[in-house]
Amino acid sequence: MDEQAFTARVTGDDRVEPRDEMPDGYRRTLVRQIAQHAHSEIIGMQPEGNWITRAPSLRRKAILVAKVQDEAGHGLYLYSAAETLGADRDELLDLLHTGRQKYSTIFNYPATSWADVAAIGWLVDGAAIVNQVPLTRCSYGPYARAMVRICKEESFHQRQGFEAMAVLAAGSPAQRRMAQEALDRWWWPALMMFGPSDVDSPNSAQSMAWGIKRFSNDELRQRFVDATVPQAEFLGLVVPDPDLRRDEETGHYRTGQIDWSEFATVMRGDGPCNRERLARRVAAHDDGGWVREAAAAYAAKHAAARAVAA
Ligand code: FAQ
Repeated sequence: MDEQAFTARVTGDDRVEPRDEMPDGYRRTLVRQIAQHAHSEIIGMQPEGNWITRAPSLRRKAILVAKVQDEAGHGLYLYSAAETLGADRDELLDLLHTGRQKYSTIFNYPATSWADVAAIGWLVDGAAIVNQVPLTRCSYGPYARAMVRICKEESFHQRQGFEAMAVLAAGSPAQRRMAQEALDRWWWPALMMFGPSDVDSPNSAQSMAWGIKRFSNDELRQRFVDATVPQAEFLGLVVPDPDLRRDEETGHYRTGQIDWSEFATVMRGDGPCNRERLARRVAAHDDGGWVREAAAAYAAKHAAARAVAA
């Protein structure tokens, strides 16, 4: 296929659809990114899911149940989007379960207090939105369309997290302390969600040329910092970065150095909860085996009945 013509096509607003011709590398890159994104959504249910039984009120519990359920739904849209590229869902799950495909480093940190649940909504979903809104303009149609709905739901997640954080930040001294400690724990890992800095990102240049990524990792990270620092100030909380300052000329906030060795450690599988998260996922998959078997048997029975009737 004419790769130059393809690149020219995807840099415009033209969308690629499942039956269209596409370079193998484009297909592989999309399957890799969409699958890792899907894995992140379902593993991402765990840190907050642990708090459903301990939510401080019925209202908070109802919100949290809905949010965690939404994340499962996002995983399903994304696995479906990967299937439109010829990927097999069972194989993708196997790659996750055997540690051969990644999921976001952020979900390998523990949620140790209720304030962490608030911080996840505010910061993790906040970062996810900044990263994912441009993906609604991704050159691959099914991924772009899945992202439209996902981003709407993520906006609700971010708002509920910010609101929960605002309640704690305006609460008793102990609640304010919980809010601050949660910000201290989640700030740097949230910045790492955007991936390695541009000079160390092996995939960005090609993904941008193909219109999969519309902005670089550092550009999106900067956007998140610029949006979030004023929110922390509004809450009366302190961003845990002594080097953070506002560049008067550009108006951007400049952060201190990200600890990339921590990022590498978590990526390698040695973060605080990597093993626990993966073991929990594999156990949940095994526990659900009977549902998949029953669904397959039901589908087979009805296919046979339809064949007899035809
Ligand atoms: N964690 O060259 P790049 C959510 C990997 S939001 C782990 O920059 P790329 C919502 C990267 O995969 C979280 N691995 O790669 C939610 C690549 O590895 P590979 C998920 C990371 O793909 C909220 C290598 O490093 N969001 O789930 C990370 O161009 C609350 C080199 O990096 C998405 O997946 C990381 N942080 O850019 C759910 C968004 N960063 O495959 C529950 C879609 C990088 O070469 C609760 N994905 N890596 O072996 C993307 O936008 C991109 O894939 C990036 C990475 C930006 C993540």
